[in-house]
Amino acid sequence: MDCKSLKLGKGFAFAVFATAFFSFVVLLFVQGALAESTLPVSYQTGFQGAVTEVAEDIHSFHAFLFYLITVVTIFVTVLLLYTIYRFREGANPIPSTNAHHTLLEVAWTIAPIIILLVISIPSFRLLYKQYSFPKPDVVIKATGNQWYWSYSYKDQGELEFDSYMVKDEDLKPGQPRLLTTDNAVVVPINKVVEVHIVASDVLHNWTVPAFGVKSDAVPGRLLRTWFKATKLGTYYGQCSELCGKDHAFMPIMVKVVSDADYAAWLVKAKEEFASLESAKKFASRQGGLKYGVRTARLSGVK
Ligand SMILES: [Cu+2]
Repeated sequence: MDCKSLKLGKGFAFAVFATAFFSFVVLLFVQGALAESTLPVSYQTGFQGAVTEVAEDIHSFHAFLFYLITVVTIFVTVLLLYTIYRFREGANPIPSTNAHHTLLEVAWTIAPIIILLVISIPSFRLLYKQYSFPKPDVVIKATGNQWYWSYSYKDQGELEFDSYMVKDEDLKPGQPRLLTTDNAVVVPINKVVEVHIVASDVLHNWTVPAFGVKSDAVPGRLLRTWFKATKLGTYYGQCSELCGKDHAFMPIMVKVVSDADYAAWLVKAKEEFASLESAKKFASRQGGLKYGVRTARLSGVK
């Protein structure tokens, strides 16, 4: 080994060592900052907690990519800084005239290919899981409207309702602002829920981060997504496709409840929304479906 390659070898070893050190420091810091709450918290850097298998897989895939990116970025940065310092004019007055290095060129072509192949395996596996639909236990249709969501439970006859954001002044203690809705979507725990997503006017997007679910709502086109929540609780999401002036004010609120609570809710909801439904039909005959519902509510029909 000649003197030059010895120096290069030293530089490479230094870069590897520095990469390992800085990666460790960065990842230690980031790991500590990852939040596990199912609500956004101040200064959060990680995701909201996952309550479905798909969401958990998304999180671990993200973490895996993050580790990989950190190592690659730090390695390239350190190597670059070392090269700038080591081969500056003062320290290296006569530059090398080498133009090619076959082994090095093969290495820096093969290494990224291997990295991409390693990424593709969990990536395709996750994509396949998200889009292979298990047999649903509950089917809900979510319709995006400017600016609220309408839900109908496809296997529960006429069960349909609208879901508006609760305004700041009407919030009860403990209800998060901009996320709470007057009527929540209620689903049973550990059951496959298939959501059919459409829009009545412009593009919207039905998103619940804790479920790892996000799908565009497109007028005239039905898209599907599914989730199986494994923890009881209330989960929130927001419309995630710019849809106009009140885009930020059409949240999604989903309550995951036990089977018994779900059955009880169905009975209650069918009664409650049946009167709303008839008011809506009446109002729509009078003109303006959207305004009809609001009118029905204001006049206390609900
Ligand atoms: Cu929207």
